Formats: sequence, structure tokens, C-alpha cells
Amino acid sequence: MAGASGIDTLGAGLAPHGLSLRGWVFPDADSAPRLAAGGSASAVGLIGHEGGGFWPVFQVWHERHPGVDHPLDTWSKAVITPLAIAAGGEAVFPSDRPWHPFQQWAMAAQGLRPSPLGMLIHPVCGLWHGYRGAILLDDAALARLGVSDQAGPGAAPPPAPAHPCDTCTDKPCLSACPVGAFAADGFDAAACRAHLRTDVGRQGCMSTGCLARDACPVGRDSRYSDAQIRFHMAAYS
Ligand code: B12
Ligand code: SF4
Ligand code: SF4
Repeated sequence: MAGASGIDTLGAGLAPHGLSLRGWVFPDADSAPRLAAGGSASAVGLIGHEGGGFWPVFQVWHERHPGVDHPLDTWSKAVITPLAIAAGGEAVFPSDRPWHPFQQWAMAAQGLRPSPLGMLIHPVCGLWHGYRGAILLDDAALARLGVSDQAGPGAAPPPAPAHPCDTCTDKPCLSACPVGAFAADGFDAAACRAHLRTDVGRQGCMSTGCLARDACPVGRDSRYSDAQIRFHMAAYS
């Protein structure tokens, strides 16, 4: 049986790309995502990055594939899809509709909780992390991969990490946005995008990144490079 080596192979396939397996979810029958091949997934393996380690790898790929639409999504698919197939599963991606609940999966898999900005906060890398895809496995693939040996149903859930926002009294993230886009009733994406189109927005958030995200003191060592930040802001705006 493949045992832990199946997971090791998957991890070894992701590592050169600056990506990692960020945790497993074992959804109940009601919330299990459907598999394209039929039936429902028994497990969801979340793939992403803590910090911006994938950026130099992606940049090399991007230089070799100029003019590609949605380059980060395309790169993610090129990297993750073959690894999912080799693991006997199917890959899904955060940008594909209908949207899969990546943040809910991350909360279940890693015990992370939302910051006041909507992004999940990680105790070490703060707001500087994200998800590039997930691998859906059925029971047979799960057994072959050996996931149940380590973290399957019946295994203890991972301990919930400390939630940094609980002890952050000043909450500087909430006062840093020039247009107050983070209100109690949610994120005002229209106000944010309108600001980004102004001269002040172009010289500010568009070139240096979201001021609210950057105001958080947690995980400063994991902050993305300026080039990566500008790339994400351009993709978002
Ligand atoms: C739609 C969307 C947006 C919309 C938000 C619309 C809205 N009010 O919900 C817009 C375009 C505004 C947006 C913006 C950003 N987003 Co966005 N977004 C998504 C997307 C594609 C779908 C969310 C969704 O509805 N899912 C469906 C439901 C069923 O799933 P869910 O897990 O329950 O969804 C949760 C989110 O909707 C969340 N939520 C609600 N309001 C907001 C607002 C914001 C800003 C965020 C981040 C989350 C959030 O609460 C839900 C319950 O947990 C997800 C990817 C995904 N598939 O989840 C990324 C995602 C949530 N986004 C992400 C990020 C990083 C951003 C940006 C920071 C991008 C950037 N600039 O780098 C910005 C933030 C704004 C800024 N000023 O920089 C990350 C969050 C990672 C994390 N650490 O948690 C995700 C998971 C994508 C990824 N590849 O990792 N986003
Ligand atoms: S500034 Fe404080 S409240 Fe805001 S995201 Fe960071 S830790 Fe959480
Ligand atoms: S990008 Fe700028 S305008 Fe948009 S939410 Fe962040 S700080 Fe506010």
C-alpha cells in the first residue's frame, strides 16, 4: 500500500513550485463536493502557499508564457492538475465557478479564522498566504494515498492555532483604508475599486498594495515582494 509515501510524493511534487499541502478536509455527505467522474469526494486536500515562495517559480513560467490569459490561474492548473491525476483524484481551483468554499475548507483543515478584512489570518504568516487549488479524492484514492493513516475520519482534528486578531487591541487594519471599505456589514468592493482608479489610488494601493492588509503587524517576514503585490492588485482591480 502506498501509505504515507503517497502523500510524500504529492508534497514532493508541489515543493519545487513553492506550493504545499495545507491540510485535509473530510466533508460530510451534505457538503461533499461532487466529482466530475461521478459520486462525491471523501476528502479535499488544500494546496497553497504560506508567504510568497511560489512567486519566483511562477515568474520564470510567466516569462516563458507571455500573453497567457489569467497567468496565475493557468500556472496553478498546469502544476496541480497532473499531480491530482497522479494521486488518483481531481483538481479544483479557487477562481473557477461555481466557487468552491476554499475559505470554509481552510477553516476546517487548518483551524484558521477570518480577520476583520475577510481574509483568513495565519498565526505565523498573517495575511500573506493563499490557496491555489485543491485535490478531491474518493474513498479508493484516499486509501491508496494513505491519507486515512494520518489524518482520516476518526483521527483527531488539528489543534486550532491561536487567532491573532483576538489579542490585537488596536486593530490597525480597520483604520488604514482611505475609503473605509471594511465596514461591519462586509467588504465594499465597489468603493475600493473606485478608489484604485483615482490618481491617489494608482500611486497608493495599486503600487504599494492594500494599505489595510499592509497595516497588520502579524507575519511581516512573510509579506509578498512588491512585484507580487502589484501583480495581485492589477489582477484584482
Ligand atoms: C469573490 C472573491 C472575492 C471578491 C469578494 C466579494 C465578496 N464580498 O465576497 C473580491 C473580488 C472583492 C475579492 C477580493 C480579494 N480577495 Co478574494 N476571493 C473571492 C473568491 C473567488 C470567491 C469567494 C466566495 O464567495 N466563495 C464562495 C463561498 C461559498 O465560499 P466561502 O469559503 O464560504 O467564502 C467566504 C468568502 O466569501 C468570505 N468573504 C466574504 N467577504 C469577503 C471579502 C474579502 C475581501 C475576502 C478576501 C473574503 C470574503 O466569507 C465567506 C465565508 O467564509 C475566493 C476563492 C474561493 N473560491 O473561495 C477568493 C479569496 C477569498 N480571495 C482572496 C484574496 C486574497 C483576495 C484579495 C486580497 C486579492 C488581492 N488583492 O490580493 C482581495 C481583497 C481586497 C483587497 N482590497 O485587496 C483569497 C483569501 C485568502 C485568505 N488568506 O483567506 C481567496 C480564498 C482566493 C485564494 N486564491 O486564496 N475576492
Ligand atoms: S491588524 Fe490586528 S485585527 Fe487586523 S488582521 Fe492584523 S491581527 Fe487581525
Ligand atoms: S486596496 Fe486600498 S482602497 Fe481597497 S480595501 Fe485596501 S486600502 Fe482600501
